[in-house]
Amino acid sequence: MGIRRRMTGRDVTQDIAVTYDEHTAVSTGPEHEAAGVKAVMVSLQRGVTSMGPLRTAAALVRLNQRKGFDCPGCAWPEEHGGRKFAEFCENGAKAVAEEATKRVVTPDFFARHSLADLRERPEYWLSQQGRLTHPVILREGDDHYRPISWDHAYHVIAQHLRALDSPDEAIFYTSGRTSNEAAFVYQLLVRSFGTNNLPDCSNMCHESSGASLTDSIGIGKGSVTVEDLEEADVILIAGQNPGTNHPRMLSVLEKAKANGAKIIAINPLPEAGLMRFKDPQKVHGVVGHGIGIADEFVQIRLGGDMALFAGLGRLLLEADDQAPGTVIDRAFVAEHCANFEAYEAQTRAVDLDTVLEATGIDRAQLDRVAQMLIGSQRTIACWAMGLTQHRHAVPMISELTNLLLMRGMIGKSGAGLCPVRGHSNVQGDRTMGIWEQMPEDFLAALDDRFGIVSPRKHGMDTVDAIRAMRDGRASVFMGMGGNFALATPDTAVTDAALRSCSLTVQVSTKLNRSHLTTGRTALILPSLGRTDKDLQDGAKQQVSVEDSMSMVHLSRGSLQPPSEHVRSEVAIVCELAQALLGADHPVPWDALRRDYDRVRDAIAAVVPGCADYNRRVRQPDGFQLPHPPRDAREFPTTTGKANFAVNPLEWIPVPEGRLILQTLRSHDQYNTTIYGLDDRYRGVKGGRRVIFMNPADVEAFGLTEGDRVDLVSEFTGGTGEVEERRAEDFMVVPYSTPRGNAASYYPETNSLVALDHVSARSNTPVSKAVQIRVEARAGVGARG
Ligand SMILES: Nc1nc2c(c(=O)[nH]1)N[C@H]1C(S)=C(S)[C@@H](COP(=O)(O)OP(=O)(O)OC[C@H]3O[C@@H](n4cnc5c(=O)[nH]c(N)nc54)[C@H](O)[C@@H]3O)O[C@H]1N2
Ligand SMILES: Nc1nc2c(c(=O)[nH]1)N[C@H]1C(S)=C(S)[C@@H](COP(=O)(O)OP(=O)(O)OC[C@H]3O[C@@H](n4cnc5c(=O)[nH]c(N)nc54)[C@H](O)[C@@H]3O)O[C@H]1N2
Ligand SMILES: [Mo]
Repeated sequence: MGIRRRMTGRDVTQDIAVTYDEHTAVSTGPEHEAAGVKAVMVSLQRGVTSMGPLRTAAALVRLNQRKGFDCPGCAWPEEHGGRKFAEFCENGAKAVAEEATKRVVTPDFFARHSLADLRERPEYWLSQQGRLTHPVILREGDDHYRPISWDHAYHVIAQHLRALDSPDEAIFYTSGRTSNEAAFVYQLLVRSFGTNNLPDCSNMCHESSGASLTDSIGIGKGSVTVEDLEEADVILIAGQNPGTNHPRMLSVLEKAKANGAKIIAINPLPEAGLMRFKDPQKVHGVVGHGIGIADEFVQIRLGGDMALFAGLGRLLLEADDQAPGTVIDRAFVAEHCANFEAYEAQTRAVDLDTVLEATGIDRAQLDRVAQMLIGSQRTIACWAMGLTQHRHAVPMISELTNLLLMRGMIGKSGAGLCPVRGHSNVQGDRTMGIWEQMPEDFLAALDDRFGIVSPRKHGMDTVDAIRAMRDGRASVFMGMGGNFALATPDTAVTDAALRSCSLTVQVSTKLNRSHLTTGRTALILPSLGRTDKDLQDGAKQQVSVEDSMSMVHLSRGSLQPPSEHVRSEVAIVCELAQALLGADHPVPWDALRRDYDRVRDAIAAVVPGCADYNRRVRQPDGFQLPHPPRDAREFPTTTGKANFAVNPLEWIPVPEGRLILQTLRSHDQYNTTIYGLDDRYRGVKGGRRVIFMNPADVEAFGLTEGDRVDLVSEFTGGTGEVEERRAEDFMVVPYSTPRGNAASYYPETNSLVALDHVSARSNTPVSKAVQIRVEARAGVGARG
């Protein structure tokens, strides 16, 4: 049992040997605290293994420093002012090691491996092969990628795009690592070409937050800063696992706690980082058990959050009846809000028994949480994928916003809404125009600046793009980063959709499944990453990014790129634009490529809030984009006020003999990039095909720890017919999760998520509530 893995040398003529049996995992029981000295050791060891000692040192001293590069890990903000030397974050260091690795994938690698061979390799193996060094092409009928010149590659893309009947038959995806400059020129290229088909990873991520917040407060971004978190007296953390996915958030929470804040963690799982935290830079992180994070752990049933927030709303209204004016901020509601009466009427009628059933918690805990909110003067609500990836995600988030609005907890210090973003620049990409439905004022400013005519018809998001490719309505796919084939739902459907294309193009740093799920012709264009030095005509360039709290700042890569043939994303876009749009196109593509300051001048002219961009990003900590609710309690909604949302209560009952499955991240992955096979905090070693189940469910299904099962999802489609999808061979791990709720890793379980199972309004795949049944595998685990 366990892991058998050898990581050998750095000889570029050899593959990186990663030998293991991906079906063998061992469960050793969860760890109870996050970070600590072990985290530092793990990150240094990973760094030295893949980057070597010198690059490790060079990379980590510049990580998140003023003159350094922005961490490609997550979108959590950097601390202002005197940043700590190498503010240690195990998973940030792993993200850097992944990108700055000395391992390389050269044309020779593709000569040795046919496509058929590569398709047999697990994602972990692909992830470990290193950085892509040359542009390569897979020609129709060929089974190997072969080197191609950049100019020829651009020519191939231009030819395919020009051959389409309409620009709307092309899809231009973006993942959230793309810099502001690259995102801006990319959307400019796509709109110059004539389509708004700009799906992005956000469609699968915080789209529900954007949709909900835009309705409620008029802007789809969070309203708090790090300083606010430090001043809050109550912080709700719902549907988020910061110990793994936003580790630097833990030191802010620790500070908040030192200032007296109480933390309410709402999660089906007792995640290590929510329970206890050891700061490796403090004495208690070196010895002892660290500090407790959550003061109240609400072990909620999957999808029960809307009911929880509604139930709390009712208790708050009743508390205000007892002592009028002490709970509801009547002045704020009267001056700044709309639709309170309808909200009040509905919320007073919420049935508390339903709330207890939907959430799975007891009345005493509901009352305790209500009391914590009532006693708070400064409340902040943080959330991530545990809220956004549900069918009722949008009304669920609105219900949380309602709770804060009724108490006037927005637009004052220490209070507000905090959707914690995923990819390090996913928020910036949207600000720069990566959206299939950018508003008219943005398009008008773009046209005005460049003398182009942007299309006005809305484009396709991720799910619609898959449908279009599946149905033959789109046949060229280009991905600016990301791993579309594996990050999206319904793997078999997406796979077929991509394969039906005439051309697929991936601009990537590392090898992944999307390079093997190809159109008839396919290109891989290797790009620089955040850590790499970017020279254009000999002049050093820098890029800018926006974090989860709307802070915009510069990022300067400094490491030697993996090869001289790798180009920056800005260069790739501008050169492709010239090949596609011709020499007399009104946009000065070559000038934009040669000097990114020119891109920033254009951003200043087009993007709201970015005036004087070149100067302001050069300030030591950059600048903060405007946010009317946060800055002035102004709400740019249709009513001109903050809107209380009124929606019918939704939750997820568990049918007899079934489980509701959430698909989440292990501690050893970055989305589809697999760093390793351990999930240390949850006590899983050496494998990823596991399903975490409540011990009583394990027993009720006649299973036992270590049994192998197949997962079969059941989705009732539009016609009323039940569709089944199957993922094979998962090991049963009894775990602390509510009855009827299970968890398993993404992306192995994406094949279970039906393409049509999406959040109403945001069209986000429902990755956190897949109805499944488990079937014992023949010969193993069929007991009872
Ligand atoms: N190291 C590392 N860092 C990352 C990433 C990574 O893969 N690795 N990914 C980045 C990206 S793109 C993103 S979007 C973020 C993701 O950050 P998270 O949202 O923290 O990621 P998930 O692993 O999907 O975890 C979801 C959490 O929500 C809980 N949850 C699930 N369903 C429910 C529910 O119905 N209600 C409640 N209250 N909780 C629920 C789960 O138990 C889990 O703790 O992280 C970013 N940072
Ligand atoms: N079932 C399930 N599905 C999910 C989720 C879930 O929780 N459950 N989460 C969803 C979420 S929140 C997200 S954000 C998506 C993620 O979807 P994506 O963003 O599409 O996926 P990633 O795995 O982050 O993409 C990794 C690839 O990006 C490339 N890359 C990395 N850095 C760079 C760079 O700087 N430039 C370029 N050009 N390429 C780069 C590398 O080649 C790497 O292989 O997945 C979604 N899918
Ligand atoms: Mo994400």
